[in-house]
Amino acid sequence: MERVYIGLGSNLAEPLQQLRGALAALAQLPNSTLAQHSSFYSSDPLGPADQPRYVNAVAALDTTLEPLQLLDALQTIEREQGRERKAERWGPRTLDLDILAFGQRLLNEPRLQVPHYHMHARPFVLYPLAELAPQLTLADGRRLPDLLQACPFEGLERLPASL
Ligand code: PH2
Ligand code: MG
Ligand code: MG
Repeated sequence: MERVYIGLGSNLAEPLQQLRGALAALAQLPNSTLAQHSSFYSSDPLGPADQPRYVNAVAALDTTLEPLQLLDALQTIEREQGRERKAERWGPRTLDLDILAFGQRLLNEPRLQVPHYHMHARPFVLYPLAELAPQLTLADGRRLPDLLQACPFEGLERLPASL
């Protein structure tokens, strides 16, 4: 078993429901156990500003799937929840599932780079991840406590569990 952290994001078609649906789908993945998920957080879009606010969370999955098998499964879930791949970079989406870290693996393949390169600058990834693994050291040596110190909570809104 390897511990995988997955970033979830949505800013279209009832984002909270999209994230709940994605967590239910992750819990059904073969050879995998959904161990935990973070609170939900709302934030302004990073990238093009003319799109709705996002809801984000992070999930911890224990799996014996190989990274590209898991990536295929995540892209299937994205598609099943209405994800359309558009040309616009960082444009709006019903569901985005990103592999943030996969055990202690370093992957640099055309389809998959792990640990997720951009996470150090994204509070909507780091703070939910810190709920699950505050002392995490990534396979590339970056330490979550250091990343958090360099990335203010600014602009993030932690949604109440009752939502
Ligand atoms: N995802 C993007 C682009 N911009 N902004 C926020 N706040 N949250 C996201 O998950 C996000 C984004 C592309 O993956
Ligand atoms: Mg993303
Ligand atoms: Mg993605």
